[in-house]
Amino acid sequence: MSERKSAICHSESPINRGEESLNSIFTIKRFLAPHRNDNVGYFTFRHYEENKMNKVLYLIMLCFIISSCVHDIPTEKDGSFIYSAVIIDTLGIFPVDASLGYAPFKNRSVTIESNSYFESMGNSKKYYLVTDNSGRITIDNLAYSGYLLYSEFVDTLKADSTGAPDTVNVGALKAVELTKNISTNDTIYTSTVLPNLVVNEIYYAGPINKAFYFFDQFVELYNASNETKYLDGLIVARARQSLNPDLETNDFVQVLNTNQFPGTPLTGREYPVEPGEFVLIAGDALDHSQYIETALDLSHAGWEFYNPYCGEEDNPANNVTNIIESRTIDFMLNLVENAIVLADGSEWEYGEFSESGYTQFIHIPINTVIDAVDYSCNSEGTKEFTRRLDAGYAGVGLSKYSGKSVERRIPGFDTNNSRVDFINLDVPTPGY
Ligand SMILES: [Ca+2]
Ligand SMILES: [Ca+2]
Ligand SMILES: [Ca+2]
Ligand SMILES: [Ca+2]
Repeated sequence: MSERKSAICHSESPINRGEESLNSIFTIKRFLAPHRNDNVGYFTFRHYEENKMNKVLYLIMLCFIISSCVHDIPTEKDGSFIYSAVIIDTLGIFPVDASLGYAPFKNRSVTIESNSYFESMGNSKKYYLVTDNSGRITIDNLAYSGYLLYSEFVDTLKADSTGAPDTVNVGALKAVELTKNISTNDTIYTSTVLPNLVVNEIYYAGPINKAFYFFDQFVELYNASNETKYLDGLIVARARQSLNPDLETNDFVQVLNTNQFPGTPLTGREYPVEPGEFVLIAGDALDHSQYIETALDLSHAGWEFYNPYCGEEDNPANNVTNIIESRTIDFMLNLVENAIVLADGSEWEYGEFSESGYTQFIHIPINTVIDAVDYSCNSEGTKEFTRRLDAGYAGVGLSKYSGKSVERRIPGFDTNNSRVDFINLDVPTPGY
């Protein structure tokens, strides 16, 4: 942050100037206060005339000083970086331009999002650009920051073998750190956002309330592929990797709560999810607004997390059931920082015990993971998943008991970077 400090130092120092003005005002206030002759206790005529003249002069000075107290808008910025990039299509959406020698990703909107400047709580500073005919974007006067650059684009790519159009999400992504070079010239290649069954929304923060009520939590899945998927035997788990923080080398995810859909993993066909269909899993599938007015009505949820070992109520919704007998609390999410993993359920094993020796963790092999989403209110928070599963966080800036949730910006939009893929929602959308 040294650049930032020096930028402030080089600019006018309104703080010092303000102090000087304040001292001057105190001096004038002292002068304008009743000016007594200490010996006689009253003003002489001469004193009065002098005072009158001086008061006029000092009033003029006061006006000048007060006007100089109004801070000028700073003109010096916190850096003035130039960023330019050419986005090249590698997916056959755009034709190769013979004169350029590549297929420009042209006339597409591109967002550049700062990871340290915010428009408001939870809303990063964003710049919206459009690529030109050569696929180029250029922006100048950017402040010192890390940025995420992305383009979201949904298109009919090409006909598949059945002749049906194959719709894909296309992303152009790049994380840029503007801290050293004044001018950066990048090349970015488009990539497909693989359509799959994904964790689409997580509502963990709890409703606005003063009773610490957060039991209306839910996890929403979405089938972004163009084929029927099956819930049979899938595991939904809450990760807790920090005890085994060697994320990039572990081939498993360490989890705390482990709940499983009924049916046989991989081969079961009892619980289909059609393309474009949502699956709502409530913490408890009931109308929570009967307890807290601002809480959600989840009585319509198709599924609920259910733990037979904690004596909780079994509502009519189907159960995604806790499979670890020693785990005697219900599936609840941390209100500010946690991680959800969806796995095919074909493999898991008992892992290490917690520091207290009370809880035994479960290991889920990464090669069985279908989707994983890390969330944290703090962009510097503890990372729970390897970059192979999720390179970022959802929910930066989202407060507990805010009634807000995190959802993919387009249903199913998944680039394995939740910082890019998710947005904070003011109002949760359970099941849609
Ligand atoms: Ca429950
Ligand atoms: Ca139930
Ligand atoms: Ca993913
Ligand atoms: Ca939703």
